Amino acid sequence: MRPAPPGARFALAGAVLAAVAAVAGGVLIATQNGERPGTRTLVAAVAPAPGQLPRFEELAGRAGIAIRHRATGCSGNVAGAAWADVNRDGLLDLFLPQYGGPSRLWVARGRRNRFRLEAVGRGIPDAGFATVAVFADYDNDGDQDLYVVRHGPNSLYENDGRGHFRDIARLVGVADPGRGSSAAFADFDRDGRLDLYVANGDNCGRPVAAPDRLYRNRGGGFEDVTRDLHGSDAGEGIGLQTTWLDYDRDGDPDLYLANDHLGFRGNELWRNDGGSKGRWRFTAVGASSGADLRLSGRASRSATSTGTGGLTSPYPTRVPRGWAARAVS
Ligand SMILES: [Ca+2]
Ligand SMILES: [Ca+2]
Ligand SMILES: [Ca+2]
Ligand SMILES: [Ca+2]
Repeated sequence: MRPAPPGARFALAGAVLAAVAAVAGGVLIATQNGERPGTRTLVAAVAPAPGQLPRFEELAGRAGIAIRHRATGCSGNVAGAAWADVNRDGLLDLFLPQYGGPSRLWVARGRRNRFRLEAVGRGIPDAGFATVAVFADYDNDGDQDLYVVRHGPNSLYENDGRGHFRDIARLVGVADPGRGSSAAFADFDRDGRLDLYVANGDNCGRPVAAPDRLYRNRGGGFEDVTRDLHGSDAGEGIGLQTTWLDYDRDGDPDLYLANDHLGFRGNELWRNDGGSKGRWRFTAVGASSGADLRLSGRASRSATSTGTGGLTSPYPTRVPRGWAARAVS
């Protein structure tokens, strides 16, 4: 399904709803941008999940992980929690970045949905200005390490295997000093080691565009290979959310970046075109693929669970033909 043209949003949505309901019994998601008149609407059909859908119960208070965010100033830019089993006891633990105060690491205790706050004791004295956190086993030693993006130097907390951490970001070359907004790991060169893209930019108060960074994991350290993002000036806008996905289904991860429209740049898509003579080549295909809409790209996710490409955003992003049916997260 294609995005509706301006002025025809609701008529098209109604027609699509009838078609989806008749053919698949599916659910229609139709959103429109309330910020900028005349922009496109994203329409996506989501097929019903097989089997019984799970039901959820609010447990944060009883579990000891309830927290009230003060969404004032830049603290409103914090973009979510990260889950991983940091101490390998079979229970998921929770890291919550915070901008206006210390970030939190809650470690699960027993199987009764109880957590204990242990950030400082486990080597994460994170004093604030954090916006995003990502768990990944960057060194392939079987434990989950933690990358914290913040306004200021980012941190890479290496896990010792028992859930205790030390910040080695400067040591391995990923202490990015930019005003960070998101980060995503993927093995783009398929050498078995996770590589890293860091999106920088800030729309808190005065919009600040900042260059993003692409880091290639060389084993023992990362190399800044941002120059390998050919055909553009490499994330010079206000990057807000980034994700890797194999949108062209050729087996390698491609890179998608959602920009804030205040930076006057559309969203960006780089196609992974492989390596040669030690360099990697990513070709900017945002404009040619139709994925370069200029909106507030607050979030993007790829439908990697199906192994196919797809993008979605709570703020509409133009989705090329053939993607919309898979644009779920
Ligand atoms: Ca655990
Ligand atoms: Ca590790
Ligand atoms: Ca790699
Ligand atoms: Ca690809």
